[in-house]
Amino acid sequence: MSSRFTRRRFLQITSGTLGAAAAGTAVWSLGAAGAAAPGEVTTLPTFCEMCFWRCGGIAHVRDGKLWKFEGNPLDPQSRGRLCPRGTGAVGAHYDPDRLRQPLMRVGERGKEQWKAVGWDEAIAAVAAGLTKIKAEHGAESVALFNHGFGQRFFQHVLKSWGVINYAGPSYAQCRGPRDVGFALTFGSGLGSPEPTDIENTDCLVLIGSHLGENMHNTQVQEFARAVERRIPIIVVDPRHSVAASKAKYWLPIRPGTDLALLLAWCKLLVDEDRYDRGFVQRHGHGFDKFVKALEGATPEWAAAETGLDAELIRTAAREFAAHRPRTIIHPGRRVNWNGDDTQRSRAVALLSALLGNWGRRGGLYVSAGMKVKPYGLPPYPKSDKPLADNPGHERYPFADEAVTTGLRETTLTGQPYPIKGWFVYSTNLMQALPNPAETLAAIDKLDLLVVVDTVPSEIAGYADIVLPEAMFLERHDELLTGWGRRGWLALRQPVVAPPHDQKPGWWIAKQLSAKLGVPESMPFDDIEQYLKKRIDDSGLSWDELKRDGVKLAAPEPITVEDGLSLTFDTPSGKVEFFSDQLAAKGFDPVPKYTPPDKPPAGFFPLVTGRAPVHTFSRTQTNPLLHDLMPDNELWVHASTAEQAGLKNRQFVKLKNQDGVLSNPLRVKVTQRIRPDTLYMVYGFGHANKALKRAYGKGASAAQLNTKYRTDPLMGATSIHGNFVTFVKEA
Ligand SMILES: Nc1nc2c(c(=O)[nH]1)N[C@H]1C(S)=C(S)[C@@H](COP(=O)(O)OP(=O)(O)OC[C@H]3O[C@@H](n4cnc5c(=O)[nH]c(N)nc54)[C@H](O)[C@@H]3O)O[C@H]1N2
Ligand SMILES: Nc1nc2c(c(=O)[nH]1)N[C@H]1C(S)=C(S)[C@@H](COP(=O)(O)OP(=O)(O)OC[C@H]3O[C@@H](n4cnc5c(=O)[nH]c(N)nc54)[C@H](O)[C@@H]3O)O[C@H]1N2
Ligand code: SF4
Ligand SMILES: [Mo]
Repeated sequence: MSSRFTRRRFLQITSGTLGAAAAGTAVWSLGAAGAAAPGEVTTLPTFCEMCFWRCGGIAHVRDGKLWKFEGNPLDPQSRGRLCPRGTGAVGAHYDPDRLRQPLMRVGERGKEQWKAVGWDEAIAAVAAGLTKIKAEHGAESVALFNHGFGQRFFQHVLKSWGVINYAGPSYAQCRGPRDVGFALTFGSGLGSPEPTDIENTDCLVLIGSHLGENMHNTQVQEFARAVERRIPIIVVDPRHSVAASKAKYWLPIRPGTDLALLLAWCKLLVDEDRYDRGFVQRHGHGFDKFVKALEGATPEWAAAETGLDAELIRTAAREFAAHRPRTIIHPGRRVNWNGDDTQRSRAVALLSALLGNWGRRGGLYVSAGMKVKPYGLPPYPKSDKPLADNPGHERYPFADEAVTTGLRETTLTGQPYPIKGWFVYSTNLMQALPNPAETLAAIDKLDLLVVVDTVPSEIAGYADIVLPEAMFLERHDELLTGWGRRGWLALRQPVVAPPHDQKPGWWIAKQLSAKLGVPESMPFDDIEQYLKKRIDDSGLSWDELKRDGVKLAAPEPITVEDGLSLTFDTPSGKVEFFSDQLAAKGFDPVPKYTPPDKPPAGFFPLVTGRAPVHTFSRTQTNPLLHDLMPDNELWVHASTAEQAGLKNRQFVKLKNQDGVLSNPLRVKVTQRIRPDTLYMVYGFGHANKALKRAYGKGASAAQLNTKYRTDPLMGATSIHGNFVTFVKEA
């Protein structure tokens, strides 16, 4: 971004960037004393873990203390700029509420009575607990819940010891349905970062992808430039999001009806001959049967379902079709909305196929990767037991990863075999999974719950043993080999020391490997030996990587325009407009629309999203980011507020259809949402008192999510199916 104009746009879209940077100087007095000469500033590159976009940054240390974290211009994800949360990483280092030393439960589980212990004692207790479960039930009866980049060494050590059941919320609670829907159609999922060529597109359709609030950095930068280029942007969202405020057309859809719109769009492209005939003829499978299945999906039919104007449905489709193949129907990221999400995502894939934008510049490119030599570690032992969440692929026939909520169910039922231990790394299961009451019931069945976290999260509150990890600016991690327009390699390296007795994940995993009797899984004294050997063996320069933080792979063709030839890894070898494999398993071979449930009288559907300055439930305690947004608000349309007698900034509680009551939260009366829909940002309403700043502020969307549906294809759990009503505070 070179011009001042572009810069201003970016800051407008990411309201909060300036605030975060400015606040950055205010807190560092909280930190531990350093030893460097006064005024001395040193810098070191590393990559961000404030979310999973993995932007390369440069940390600045002044007088031995962490001072600021900025983008690394060499890095393809950040391109020299971080989002507000990345800048706010400084606050995570200085957070006074951090876990400081290993803790062992002394009282009843969940009562949060602890004794602080040394690392030796804590790791010995973890190993003893795991070993006991292995002796009684087998290592398969220990489940690993993990998320984020630091999970690698824990996964490795526990798999070496015999664990086969491990899952992260990034699948069944996030982008799993999208990747399965695309794989069923094109033969491969999209992965992360999603290969949307927003940089070169001539038209962008966002269906609930609220870029600008969803702050995935590179996409937001490209989106800001798209706004500046004045390309047509079409936003489908019940809420007038930041992205909608930049759009040519806003389609304020009734929640849960997007599949009707998508099918009508597909049919319109076919009926008006606006689709890419050449692409369909060369690459399509089952096109005629697909067209037949679209019968009846007229704009008028979709209008009645979605609450949109039929003419607007037509106009929007004609607009985006006119730009094909340089048109993107954004495939979304967190797509687990209603429980039919794989089929809705498949409809997005089918619409993209009609536009012929797969592997095309300005459409969806095919990501290039980076290869680095493995270290050469012993293979994992084999198990003759089935995977606990999805035995024989019968529960979720099209799941290609493990399902967190499937493991939770197994823990509750003991089928197909008992799960007796949970090892939880960097995922706050009480907020990330739907219906925390079920998570608690599953925890009741456990002999051992180990949590590795940086702060006293809700899930840590229920642990038997809590292990405090050093935050990402204080540690090495596995090498990052990323996918994108170019493959890239990035190094995470410690910039400052942990302030207390926190330890890096690799170190914890290594101690555990010794106590679990699998020391050969971590056959090095220090992580740098491991990382350097992989770099040396790959013919790369360790010194350069430490200096630059990143290294780009040689360019490869990623679009037809630069020489890519298209192949599709589906059973037919073609793009599957009609899916025989879905039909064979008894599912709709072409997606079919089912209307969402109607709310009871006086209730409203509750939908959620992101705020630019927070990540899930992990940043509310961060002093910098907390200051920018201490709690969440409830968006209520002005007419709805008037009917319900609600005033702007008044506190209300929400009660869902099952009687679950939320914390109080402030009402935001606005025109920027459909009158029949309520909205709040997810991640607030913390219940662990040890999160002093965040405790009790705002409401938890996860807690209200008791009426979730499970996607029958791959196990994703829906988030937007709950109905809530207002309970006014006395
Ligand atoms: N209701 C509802 N549920 C959702 C979502 C939603 O929008 N609404 N979103 C879903 C999505 S898209 C996703 S991807 C998942 C996210 O799910 P999670 O990744 O589980 O999200 P967080 O709530 O941020 O929990 C992360 C935990 O890791 C800890 N942590 C942070 N950094 C580190 C670290 O470096 N080391 C260690 N050891 N711990 C660390 C944090 O303190 C926190 O306790 O949630 C899903 N669940
Ligand atoms: N700042 C910030 N950015 C993040 C994250 C974060 O925690 N904080 N998390 C990252 C991660 S892991 C993910 S998965 C992504 C998630 O980000 P996205 O995939 O972009 O967003 P969602 O949270 O799925 O959807 C939120 C939007 O969908 C709208 N919506 C709700 N219901 C419907 C509906 O029925 N139809 C339509 N068309 N729209 C609807 C909401 O009003 C809201 O604007 O964000 C990423 N970026
Ligand atoms: S998008 Fe923001 S929080 Fe996520 S990795 Fe990049 S800078 Fe960090
Ligand atoms: Mo996600």
